[in-house]
Amino acid sequence: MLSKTCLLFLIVYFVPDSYGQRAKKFFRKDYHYFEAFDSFYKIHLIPKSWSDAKQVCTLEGATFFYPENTDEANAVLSLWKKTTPSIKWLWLGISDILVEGVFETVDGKSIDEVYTKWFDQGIPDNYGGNEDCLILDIKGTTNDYVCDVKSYFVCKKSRQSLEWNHQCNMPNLDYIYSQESGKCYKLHTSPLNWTEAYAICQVEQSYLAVITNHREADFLAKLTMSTPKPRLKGKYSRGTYHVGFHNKLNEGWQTIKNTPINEDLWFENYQPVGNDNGECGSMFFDGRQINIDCGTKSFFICEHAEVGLIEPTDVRLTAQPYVGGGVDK
Ligand SMILES: [Ca+2]
Ligand SMILES: [Ca+2]
Repeated sequence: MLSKTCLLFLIVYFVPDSYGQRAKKFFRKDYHYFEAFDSFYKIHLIPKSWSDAKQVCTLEGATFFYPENTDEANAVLSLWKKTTPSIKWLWLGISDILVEGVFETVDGKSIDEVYTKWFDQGIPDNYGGNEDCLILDIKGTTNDYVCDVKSYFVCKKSRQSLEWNHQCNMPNLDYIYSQESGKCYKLHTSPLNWTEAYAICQVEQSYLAVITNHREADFLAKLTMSTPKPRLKGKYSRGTYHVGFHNKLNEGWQTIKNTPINEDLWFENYQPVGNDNGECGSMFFDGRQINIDCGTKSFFICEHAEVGLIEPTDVRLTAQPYVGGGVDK
């Protein structure tokens, strides 16, 4: 006979993944949900150029925000005034970068279909012949401005577009769960230097992988073998993968979690001493760790540890009626 718990368990695991998560109305803990627009928003507080801002939103699985209408503009303005009133203006996901004078949203809508409130007559004015990106100031008015200037910005995710990686408890579907470690990993195949790789993992709510033991090293070795690797031109280190340890502070090798590294995992038991060919951590394709110059570009591995959805607690959460709130932990 099926017990009640068992039945609930079956129901929970036969609803489509994304549907279950959409009902919870949770995307990421750093995003704020607005019921009226059925979407999640995040005000980014590290200033970026317009192009970099666009990339960050994409990496977070979201869209570079622009207001669809006055109501949405007002909602974001009120969140902005409440949380970060010292910010005077921010980028919107609208530009005329492709064709001068033809402003479009990052997802291809004409500016006529969305919110604008030009701050003065004659705006947009393409001042100096070099203003292609739109800003919103805290009074709600819009203007064209120089795209290379760094400023704040907002990313938006509609609930309808939300998908969920249940094993890894995160929206990124390309993370792979490891039974060996109980954590999730993604091998990135766009070569970056160690610091850039570190930042990308952070954007994905992860960190450069910390290899704690041989089992985990073996899993990562399997991951490097099973991941398709594009043939790329340009200078980067092939066959190495940035991971989460370093000697950048010259205090000895340590993980990015400030814990000692596993000394058994050095390639051929070789432990570099002093400034010997680099102060950053990588691993070979076989999972053994090596040091590398921090400026060297290579593939890299991010790790996400906040997993563990296959627990009775999740059944309980899903089985209860939703009572609002927007976050589930
Ligand atoms: Ca322009
Ligand atoms: Ca202007």
